[in-house]
Order: sequence, then structure tokens, then C-alpha cells
Amino acid sequence: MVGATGAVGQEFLRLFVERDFPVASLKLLASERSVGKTYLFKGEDIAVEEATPEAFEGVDVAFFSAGASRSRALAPAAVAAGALVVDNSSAFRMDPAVPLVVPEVNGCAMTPESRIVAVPNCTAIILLVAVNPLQKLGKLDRLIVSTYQSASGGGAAMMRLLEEETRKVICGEEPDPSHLGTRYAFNLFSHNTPINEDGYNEEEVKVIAESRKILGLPNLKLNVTCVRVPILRAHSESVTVEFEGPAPSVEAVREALSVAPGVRVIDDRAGNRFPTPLDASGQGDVLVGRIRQDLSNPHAISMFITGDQLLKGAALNAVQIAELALGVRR
Ligand code: A2P
Ligand code: 11C
Repeated sequence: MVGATGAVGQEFLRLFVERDFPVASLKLLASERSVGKTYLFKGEDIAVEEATPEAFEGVDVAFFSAGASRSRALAPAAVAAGALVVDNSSAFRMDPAVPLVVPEVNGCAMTPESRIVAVPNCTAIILLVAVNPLQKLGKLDRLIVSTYQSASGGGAAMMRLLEEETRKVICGEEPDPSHLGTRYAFNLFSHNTPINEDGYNEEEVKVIAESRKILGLPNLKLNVTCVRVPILRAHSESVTVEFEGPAPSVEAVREALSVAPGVRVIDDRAGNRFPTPLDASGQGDVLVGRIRQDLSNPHAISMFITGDQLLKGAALNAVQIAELALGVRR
């Protein structure tokens, strides 16, 4: 586990136990800074080691969650040592030779020969778990997506920053806005990745390109706006799905979603009760609600979805990929 000390890394440790993942021995790797830390795993204290190319000797499965530059630097050594690499970063996602996998959507993209399997961007995973089941109701033409992304997408440091800023504001202090260029607590801001010449940030570009690859629909139209909100660990998304022909009924959409793997429908119009990021936090399903006809377009339906960024958006999707590869799928 590369990136064991991070926000996603810590979820892996819990998931290995919770899902009875077949771990004979576990190596926790991180930067030099973390050497000396220990974590309890199945009653045993495991010391963090520095992530070096030599660290992969004897490793069967290497989970990477330490950023794209670490993956680029170290994944080849893990593959050379004979490991299957399951990579949470963006390093290899768009490489045509690397499967980009959401098990509920395109598990078949993996083959026994795959040595690196990429975990998609969390926003794309959560989106596609909810959108893919609608393909049996009609051909997708365009997705219009606006996101409400949590601090966890920026790692453990951003989660801490949100908590610290919130405490300060409540105590009447003004937090230092220099970390993100703007205050985070009681605020929201356009996703903190660089903007390209078309005015799209890197996160939006990733969601567009990755969704097309995962769905195998290179011409799918997508309009994506990514925004960070002061929520700790679940991403939410407003999604409008446009079909090539007339949209399916709300009942058909609800039915398709209610039997879809990894989806839970919460769509109580009478009680005004729909998915919230708090409902999604700490559990594996993508929650879907506000399912309705787009009254401005007879070809479209709209919905509101939310999923735990650290789990289905990252660690859980990675563990599911490994379970599929090892044939130990629950
Ligand atoms: P460390 O804690 O030693 O810095 P997050 O996404 O929560 O920010 O976590 C990032 C993870 O990536 C942490 O486990 C972090 O370890 C790890 N990491 C960051 N830089 C390196 C590096 N140069 N080599 C190995 N691991 C790294
Ligand atoms: C965020 N989705 O919420 C990002 C974090 O491509 O793996 C993960 C970035 C990536 O900020």
C-alpha cells in the first residue's frame, strides 16, 4: 500500500479487514517523513517503510494512492517485481494499454494480462455508477454535470484545513486564506486545479475524458462544472442525462437504478428526503434521488447523486478491482 498514511490509504486498512481481503502480509509505504509511524492491522503493529523501488520485492498486489508522480516513478518497479498494480492516480488512466475500471460498469476491460489497472477519478466513478444502468433504457447523447466536491478529494491536509478553518470562524477568527487562495469554511470555490485555454479546469477535463473511455463512448457529449464545497468526505453531483431519443419514464429510471449494483435510491418526494453527503459518508453505495423529467427537454432526465469520495471514489473501487483480478469477489 503506497500512500498508507494518507486519507485514502487509511481507508484501505479498514476495507481489507471489513471485506476479508486475503492479506498474507502487508507493507505500508509512504514518504521518508512517515518512517517510524506504525499502524495496527489485524492485531499487529506494522511500521511504515519508505516507498522505494526495492520495496516491492515479493509483493503480489500493489495499491498506489500517493499521487501521479509517485505512481509514475514507482509503478514500473512494482510491475517488474511481479505485482499487479492498482493505481488510484491519474498517471496511467488515459494510456490505451491500461484498463480504467469501475467494476460495476466495465470490469471486463481487465484481462489476466493486465499488470497496471487504473482507478478513475472519484467524480467520474460516482457519476458512472449512477449513469451506466440507464444505458439499458436508451442511448446516451449528453451528460450535464455540476459537482459539489468534498475536502477529501484534496487529501488529508485539505480535510484538516476545513476543520481548522471552521473552528476558527466559529470562534470569531478570520482564517488565513493563503492555503487555497480563498477561505474554505462557509464558502465554496471552483475546483482547485489549473484552468486550460478553453476555461475548463483539470478535474473537468479528466471527468470528460475518463467517462468516455470507461463507457467506451468516445463521442459522448459532456458538460462538466466542478466545484469544491465545505463537506468532509462525500462528493455530490447534479446530473442531467440526455438520450438520443425520448427520455425513459421516471418510473423506469427508478426501477433500473433500484436493481443496479452499487446504487441505492433515496427518492422520497412526499417527505422531501433525498441523498445527502452525510448519508453517503462511510458507506459504499452511490445514493441517487431527485429523479425527474427535465421539463425543458423531452429527451432528458435529471437526478442528484452522492457517494463517499474516499470509499467508492477511491479505496473501495481499488479493492473491488483487486478482488476481481484475484477471483475473490464478494
Ligand atoms: P506521507 O504521509 O509520508 O507524506 P493524502 O492524499 O491524504 O494527502 O495522502 C498522500 C499520501 O501520499 C500519503 O501517504 C503520503 O505520505 C504519500 N506521499 C506523498 N509524497 C510521497 C513520496 N514522495 N513518496 C512516497 N509517498 C508519498
Ligand atoms: C478531487 N477528484 O476531488 C479529485 C481528487 O484525478 O485522482 C482526485 C484526483 C484524481 O479533488
